[in-house]
Amino acid sequence: YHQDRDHGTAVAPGRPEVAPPPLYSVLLLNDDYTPMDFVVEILVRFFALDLERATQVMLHVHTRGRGVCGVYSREVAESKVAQVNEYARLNLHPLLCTMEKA
Ligand code: TYC
Repeated sequence: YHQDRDHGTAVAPGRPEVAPPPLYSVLLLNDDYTPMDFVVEILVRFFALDLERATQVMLHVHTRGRGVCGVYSREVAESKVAQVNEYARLNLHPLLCTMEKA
């Protein structure tokens, strides 16, 4: 028996199984210091949102505490999280990006 390799629930070895890979939401967390326009820039640059949608997501995070930037495969989500956190730190902002199973 195994889990993990093919994204399915545990089954007997050799049993045919096809399951879609799990999807992950990439989230931004609010903080008191990161400038609003920097958050908008992140959403445009890394999540391909237009300015209007990026502003909506930023304001949602600002008022609600967290918000979804996009939904991706695990590998793509991990890459987005790493790139956003690296870019925020490079610019000396405390902005946090994380992911969770959608
Ligand atoms: N709360 C920040 C401010 O008032 C703006 C902000 C929005 C920060 C979203 C982080 O993920 C964030 N400047």
